[in-house]
Amino acid sequence: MRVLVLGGDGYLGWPTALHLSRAGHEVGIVDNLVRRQYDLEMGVDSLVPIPKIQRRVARWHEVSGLRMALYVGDITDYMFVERTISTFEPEAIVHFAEQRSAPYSMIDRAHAVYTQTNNVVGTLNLLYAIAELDPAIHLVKLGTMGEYGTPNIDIEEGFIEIEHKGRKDVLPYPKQPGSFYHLSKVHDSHNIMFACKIWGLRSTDLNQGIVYGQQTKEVALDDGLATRLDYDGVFGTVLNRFCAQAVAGHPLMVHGKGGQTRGMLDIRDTLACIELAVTHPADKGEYRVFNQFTEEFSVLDLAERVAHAYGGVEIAHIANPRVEADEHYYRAAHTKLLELGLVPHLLTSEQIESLLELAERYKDRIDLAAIEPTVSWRSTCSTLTTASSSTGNAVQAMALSLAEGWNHR
Ligand code: NAD
Ligand code: USQ
Repeated sequence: MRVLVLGGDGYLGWPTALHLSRAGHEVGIVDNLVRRQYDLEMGVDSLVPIPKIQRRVARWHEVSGLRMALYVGDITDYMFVERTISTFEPEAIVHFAEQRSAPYSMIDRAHAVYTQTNNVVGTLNLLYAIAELDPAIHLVKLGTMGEYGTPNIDIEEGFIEIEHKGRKDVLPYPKQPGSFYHLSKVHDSHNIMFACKIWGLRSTDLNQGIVYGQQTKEVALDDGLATRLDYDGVFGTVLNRFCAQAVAGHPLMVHGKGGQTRGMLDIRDTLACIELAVTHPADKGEYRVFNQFTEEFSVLDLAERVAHAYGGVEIAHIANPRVEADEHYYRAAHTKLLELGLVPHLLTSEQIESLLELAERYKDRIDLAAIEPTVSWRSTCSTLTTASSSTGNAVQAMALSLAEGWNHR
C-alpha cells in the first residue's frame, strides 16, 4: 500500500515508517521538524542521539535498499497538505504529527494555544484534504487513552451503550481528559467522527496508551536509524524516564502516591498495531476506535519494577505537579486489535533490563537538571516560561521557516 506517515521524524513515526517500508509498503514521511525545536527551546535532547531526518532516510536506503519519500512541511498549512497528498497519492495516512506532551501544553497560555491550534487545525486540514482529493484514503489517527480520563466504571472501546429514561443508544464514551494536550485529542476525535458522517470518510482512531522502549527490528539494524528517547521532565514518559533516572543515580520520581494506573505498550506493539489498522481499513463512512495498549500498570508498580531490576535505587514520592487522581479504579477494554491478530510483547524484567542497558550506554548524555518536573498544572504560568517567553508562536514560526527552506531547495 502507499502509506503517508505524518510525524515521521518523531519517536514513534520514524520506526513506524521503517517498519511499514520493510513490510513492503510504499512509504512517504511528512514532518515539520518542530519536535527538534522543542528540544532547543527547553535546552534538552533525546537520550539516544538521532541523525537529521534527511540523513536517516538516506541511511535507510543504504541499509535496506528501500526508498522513502520525504516532505518537510507543516500540516497546519493547507496548501502544503493538499500538495503533498496530491503528489504522493496515499491509500492510507498514519497521523502522528501533533504536539504530544501534556506538560508542554500546560506551561502557559501560549503553549496551550499552540498545542490546540497545531493539533486541531492540522487534523482538520487533513480531513478537508482527504474529502476534497480522495475520500477513499483511510485515516489512521493517533489518539490517546487519556481522552477517557479515569472514570469509576469500565472504559469501553470508543462507544458505550447507555439506557436513559427507558431508551437506549450507543454513544461516544464520555471524555474526561487531564491536560490541554489530551483535550486536543478529544477535539480531534469529535471532528474526525463528524467528517466520517458527513463526507463518508473512513478512519481509525487509535486511543494509544503510554509507549515504552526504543528498540525495534529496523531501528536495531544501525545506529544511524535510531529513534529518539526522551527522559526529560516535559517530554519523557514514565517508564522511559524511570530507567534514565535509575542509571543516573537519581531517585525514581513518583508523582504523589503513584496509584495512577495507565494502559501501556511496548514500542514494537505500536508498530504492529499501526500495521494491523492500515492493512484492515475501516469501511467507507466508518469511524472506529481501537484502544491501543496491552497491559495496565500503576506508576508505583513501574517504579518498583525498575528499582528491582536496577538495585540500589530509591523511590521518591514527590508532590504531584499535575491535577489527577493518584488512587482510582481502572479497567479498560482492549480487544479489537487482539482480534485483528496483535500478539503483544508484555513487560518482562528482560525488557526493563534492555531499556536500562540502553540508558547505561548513553548515560553520559543525561542532564540531571532536565529530569526535574518544571510544569505545574495549578499555575497558569510555569517557571519554564521565564526561560522561553512566548515560545509557542516562536517555535511554530521557526519550524515554518525551516520547512520553507527545505521545500524551496
Ligand atoms: P513526537 O513528538 O516524537 O513526534 C511527533 C512528530 O510530529 C514530531 O516529529 C513533530 O516534529 C511532528 N509534528 C508536530 N506537529 C506537526 C505539524 N503541525 N506538521 C508536521 N509535523 C508535525 O511524538 P510521539 O511520541 O512519536 O507521538 C506520536 C503520536 O502518538 C502523537 O500524536 C501522540 O499524541 C501519540 N501518542 C504517543 C504516545 C507516547 O507514549 N509517545 C502515547 C499515546 C499516543
Ligand atoms: N509520572 C510520574 N513520574 C514521572 C513521570 C510521570 O509519576 O516522572 C506520572 C504522571 O503524573 C502520570 C503518569 O505517570 O500520572 C503518566 O505520565 P506520562 O508523562 O508518562 O504520560 P502522559 O502525560 O499521560 O502522556 C504520554 C504521552 C502522550 C500520550 C499519553 C497516553 O506523552 O502523548 O497521549 O502518554 S495516556 O497516558 O494513555 O493518555
